[in-house]
Amino acid sequence: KRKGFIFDLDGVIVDTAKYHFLAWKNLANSLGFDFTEAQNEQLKGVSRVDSLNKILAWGNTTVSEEKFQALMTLKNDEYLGYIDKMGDSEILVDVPKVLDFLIANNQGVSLGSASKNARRILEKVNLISKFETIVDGNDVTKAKPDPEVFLNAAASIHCNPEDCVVFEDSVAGVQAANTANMISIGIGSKDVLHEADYIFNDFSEISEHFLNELIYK
Ligand code: G16
Ligand code: MG
Repeated sequence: KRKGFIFDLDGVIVDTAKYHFLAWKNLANSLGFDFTEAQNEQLKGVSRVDSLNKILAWGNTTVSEEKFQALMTLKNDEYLGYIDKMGDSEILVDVPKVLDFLIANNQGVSLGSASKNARRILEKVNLISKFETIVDGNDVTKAKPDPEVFLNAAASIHCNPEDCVVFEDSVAGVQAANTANMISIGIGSKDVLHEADYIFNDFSEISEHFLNELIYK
């Protein structure tokens, strides 16, 4: 049976979440305030615009539309500086193993990311060829937890939503997958991702037996 397997990027395939955090934190600091790692969980999977809106609210700060755009550019420039130094060694544990297993078993494999930098990152870590299709922040109008990105990804690999499985590290992403009627697999902590259908710390805990069950279910 051919199912669709949709991967989030940041925090699932590579740990770019730490670079987003650094860049946003430096931006907040330059505006005279700070935010915590717990608050940062709320930024995961969330679009660039929505992230900046949240951060400014935490700092009780408002800016003009022009300044808002300038701040987003500033953050992204710093972020891209980190990205451009990335290589294969930053791929999270056993991600290629799972991708290769799914490809060898003729499953649909797509990327569903909120990031506008998704292609650049996948090229940097040499994984771009593993994905049949890529749906990213340039292709959607509604950010996670809206299911648009995953519904588009499912359509792009010609799979019905209920035949799709989503790997996600963010609360917003797990909610998006659930709303799309897909099986949600949380990658990360049980405390944060309890809304997911299954939760694993990382891909080393995902066996071929488990993947086969998803395929034949
Ligand atoms: C990612 C991150 C978010 C980030 C968003 C937009 O999504 O998790 O923290 O704000 O992309 O990224 P960019 O500024 O690169 O367009 P995902 O869905 O891959 O986890
Ligand atoms: Mg993510």
